Amino acid sequence: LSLDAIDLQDRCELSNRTGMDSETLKRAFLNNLFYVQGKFPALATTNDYYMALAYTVRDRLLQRWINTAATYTELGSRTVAYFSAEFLMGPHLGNNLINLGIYDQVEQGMAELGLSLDELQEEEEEPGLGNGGLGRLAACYLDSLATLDIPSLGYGIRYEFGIFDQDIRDGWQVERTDKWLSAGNPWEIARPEWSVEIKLGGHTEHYTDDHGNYRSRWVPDQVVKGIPYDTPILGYQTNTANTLRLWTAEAPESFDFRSFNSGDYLGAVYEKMISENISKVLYPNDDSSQGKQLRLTQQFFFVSCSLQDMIRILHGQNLPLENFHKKFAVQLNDTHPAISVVELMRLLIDHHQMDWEQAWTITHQTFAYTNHTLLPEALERWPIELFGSLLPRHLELIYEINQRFLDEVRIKFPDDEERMIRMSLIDESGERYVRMAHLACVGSHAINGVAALHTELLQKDVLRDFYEMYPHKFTNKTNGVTPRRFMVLSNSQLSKLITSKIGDSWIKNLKELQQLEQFVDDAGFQVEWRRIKQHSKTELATYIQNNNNITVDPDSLFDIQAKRFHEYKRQHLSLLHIVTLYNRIKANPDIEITPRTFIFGGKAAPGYFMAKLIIKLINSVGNVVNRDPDVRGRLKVVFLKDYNVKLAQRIYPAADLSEQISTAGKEASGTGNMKFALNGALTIGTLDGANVEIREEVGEENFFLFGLTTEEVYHKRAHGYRSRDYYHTNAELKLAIDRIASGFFSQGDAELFRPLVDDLLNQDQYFLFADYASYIACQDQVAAVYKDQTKWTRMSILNAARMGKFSSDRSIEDYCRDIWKVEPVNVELRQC
Ligand code: B1N
Repeated sequence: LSLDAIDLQDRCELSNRTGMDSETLKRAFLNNLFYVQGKFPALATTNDYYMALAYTVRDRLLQRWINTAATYTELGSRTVAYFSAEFLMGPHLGNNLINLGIYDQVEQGMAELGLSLDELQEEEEEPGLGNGGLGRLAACYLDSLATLDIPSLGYGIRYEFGIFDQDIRDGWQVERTDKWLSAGNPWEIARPEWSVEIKLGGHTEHYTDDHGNYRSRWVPDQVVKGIPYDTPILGYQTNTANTLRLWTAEAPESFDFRSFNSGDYLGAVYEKMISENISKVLYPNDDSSQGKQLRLTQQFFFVSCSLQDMIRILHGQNLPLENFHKKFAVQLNDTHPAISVVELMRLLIDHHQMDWEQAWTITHQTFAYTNHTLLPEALERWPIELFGSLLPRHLELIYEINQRFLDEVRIKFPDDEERMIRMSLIDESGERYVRMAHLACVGSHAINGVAALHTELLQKDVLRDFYEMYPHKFTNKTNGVTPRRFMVLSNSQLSKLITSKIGDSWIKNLKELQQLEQFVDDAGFQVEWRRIKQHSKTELATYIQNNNNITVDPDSLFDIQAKRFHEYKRQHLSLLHIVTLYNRIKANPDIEITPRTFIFGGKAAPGYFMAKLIIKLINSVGNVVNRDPDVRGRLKVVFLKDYNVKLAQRIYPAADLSEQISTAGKEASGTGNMKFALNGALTIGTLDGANVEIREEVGEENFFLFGLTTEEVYHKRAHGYRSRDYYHTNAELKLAIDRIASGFFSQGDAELFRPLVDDLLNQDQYFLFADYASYIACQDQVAAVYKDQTKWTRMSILNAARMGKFSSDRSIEDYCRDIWKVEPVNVELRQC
């Protein structure tokens, strides 16, 4: 096809699909409304307008996307493949406008047409293809990879239903399915021509090949088709637009045919339905593993699709398979994609007749593994039976990998049978399991934790044997967050104030925020800083009024805990603080108290009873406290339902105090902690996860620290922790617990919260009672400092100014340098 006849300039301007000025954007928008949505303004809905704008933006992305792909293909660039079962992207429109640098033009253009850009952004259904921190981290990393011009692909699953929508009824969480695709998705393009086939189930057969080699082959009893859907990921102020490639499962046509031909129409439709189940729904558990067959099927499905796709790309660039690890660096986002190690071995050996040694060299040079959790219940293991029935050939390969691995262990640690049992890829202590973390460690050349403390604990504890075996594989890569979405887009006023003082290069080089320190005592700057925080708080107050029908005072201290509900995160420790303040007021209604608004947001896994009970308790306490005349509005408790990326973007800018209060040694890193502090919130926190490093950066005088250290927690646990002793010796704690236990917050029903109270009194495995006194004392400090607004503002400015380390750009630079060995590739705009 020759397009040469058409001048390049003409092609680019064919239908105003590249121009970035306000006039062109408006014209293109109306053009899309007409030709894509098939509407004229009188009939157009808000969704039509949103779609027309989304397509207008997508056109601008496409030019960059195509040029990026062409550049990588020509240069055969080394590429990062980020394998993740979750990508919690959040809405695309605003982010793309920021990264294209046309946010203000478009806002103005829409205003001229009588439309509000805010309203159009609100219209977007966010792709909630993740649970929490792990999925959001993957999304921040894609933004940074593109911004840093690193050739990269995100590979995952296009769940038809993402994380459930959360409703609150009578104070309880109720789940509703997330139908995020129902209004169409303008950001993705299906690529059916790159579909691949996936085998499942069946058995293996052994045969001798033409060269007399003994070989295995997999005879599956089910085949499904994976169809890729691509979404462009544009970097900030660069032409690089990388790809997020998500797989949908379908029944292959050939498979239908068999049943159709035999007249079994319903059987064929049934098979089709079963196949499509694979990508139907995201498992809604954060930090825990369920061991369900469908989940393993999902993991294998997207991993096999992705590896086959990468082999296709390699061949498309005329590179030999032996170069796989030179072309690609694959990062495993936790063990969810760890089956990759075996699947790549299978593809190389069974499909491409490679010998074991070479296949193994390529495989372990390809993969690197990030661990995200120390919680024992989150470590994935699959019963051998289940594993073998779904992936019989992979089980054979795992036995072979294990045998060779244990031989190595035996050489390095002779006569240490206990160690072999501990390290084996197979857990044989009872029912037999495949240990996915062990597989990931053996099959990767690099292993990392997500904060300094977390990596240290991995080395000392959870992965200690692997650290002793392969010390060179271990590094720390502290998490980071993207300042484009979590500052420039979500806190435009603060971003503009910062830019007016130090220029805008902090957006790509977050360390430059440090220059704000020179204004920390500048009264005018302080006033502006405070005014903007106040503005964000007022906006959140309006949202609360509209959604919860609760009036909150924007002058009160906004004390916020927004994250998934889990006992180790200790939302109920904050509740004990609320009840304590309430008790103080009830004992003395005239007590002097710093007015506070406690705001909670977060989802509980649908099967996690205790987490759901804590949500109920927050709403129950709120119902009493918010209405008690003795309180005189000085305390308010708000539960914001359906916490997601969109809501998070409203919350971070409005926070005064960020609650990061997990039991020391439990939160691998946390990333919300970074987003809050970047937006000028002060942190009250334990020495856990990345809190340790945040405190190091902002200075201990600007951080509210409380609680046991990890070592103290270990020590207490080892020496028989008795929470009841704290209850009996701390009068305020006893009063708070008794108040909850009495049914005071549950209309006299003393049974409702008994499971929670009993657990705290008898178990308290997360040490709430041990940390209670320290937490309350620290909160009293917080209240005192808040009264001195000049001091608070100073601390707030210093927190934001010193958050440079926690940009995901820094994290990605660390991965590129230490693990991936990949360099930036500059993309120029050449074609349309
Ligand atoms: O990963 C985040 C960390 O900042 C958090 O501290 C950590 O809790 C989180 C199974 C997980 N770890 N493990 C998960 C998610 C889904 C699932 O099915 C486990 N999430 C984390 C980013 O490093």
